[in-house]
Amino acid sequence: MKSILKLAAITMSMSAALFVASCGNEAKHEENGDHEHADSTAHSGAHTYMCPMNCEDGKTYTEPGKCPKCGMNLEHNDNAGKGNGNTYVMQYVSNPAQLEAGKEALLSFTPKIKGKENDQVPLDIHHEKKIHLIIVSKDLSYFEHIHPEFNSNGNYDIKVLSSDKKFTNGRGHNETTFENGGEYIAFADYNPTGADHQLEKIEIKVDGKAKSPVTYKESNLKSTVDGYTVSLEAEGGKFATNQQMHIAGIIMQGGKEVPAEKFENYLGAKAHMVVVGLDKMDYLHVHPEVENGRLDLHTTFDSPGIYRGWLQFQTNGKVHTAQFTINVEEGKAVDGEKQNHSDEHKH
Ligand SMILES: [Cu+2]
Repeated sequence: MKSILKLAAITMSMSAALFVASCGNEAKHEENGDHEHADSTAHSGAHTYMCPMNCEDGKTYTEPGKCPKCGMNLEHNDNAGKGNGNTYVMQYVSNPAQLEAGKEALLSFTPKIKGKENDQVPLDIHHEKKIHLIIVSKDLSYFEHIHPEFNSNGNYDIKVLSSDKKFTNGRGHNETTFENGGEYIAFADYNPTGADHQLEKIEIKVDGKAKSPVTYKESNLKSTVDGYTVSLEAEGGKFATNQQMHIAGIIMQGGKEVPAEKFENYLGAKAHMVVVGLDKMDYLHVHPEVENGRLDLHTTFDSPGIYRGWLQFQTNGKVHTAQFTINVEEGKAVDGEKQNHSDEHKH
């Protein structure tokens, strides 16, 4: 069992590593109110693994491996899938209550347990942050990826700057601005300690003049940003449902391909990608791996339609955001996939 733990620890991200670090320390579990580990099954060698992004809605595995949807390494988490009996909500409050385009405000996010609203909910760090907040406009023309900052009241805050103010440390931290009125969706991506990964979808309405909505109909797989040309290439040439997609992310500068190894780490990885479906406003976090100097993005689309994707990478301390439109068609499950599915049922 030790060797299993060791193997798991190597392949694990920060959040799960913290969990394992506290595995042998019952006192710590007591503090967290986590008594589940004291039961006999948890120590009999039966371990569970789960995608850190919870791509498969609580699905667990008995052995380490990779998530078939996003390709990330499964994390060791003996609470995974079973849940811990708690239902988490991310409470959202803005001050003022009604936001207005171009005006300053404060957005406060507080993780809560349903029925235990007075409890503080500690969050694990994943990809270097406790909460990743993605804000998109309903037409998916606007994208923001920021990180609310913990304050002494136990909330995680985002400062909304008035349009005449400058960002303190550039974009991507704990500040944003709403230049236009309209309807926005915020996805809060977080992981309470000892619980499954959570994703909360929050509606944000901003008063004021709205931009006329952009209509996306066709795929646009090439994006130019800050002197880089970024393109996506689907393995097999098509973006389709019912199969695990391998998408190459190719980044060119001055006509030459930039090897992915050249990028700086951004939030603990060479790149991050968020994909949101226009019809269902469903959120896919794609975790790119690097293969032969290129970004290799894995994901699975559940339904056909228009998706927008934002690929972020960092050079010279600056984060670049390339944006794409992906028209996903209905696909047939390929043989390899069928094989995988029947294998899964045997477990
Ligand atoms: Cu983030």
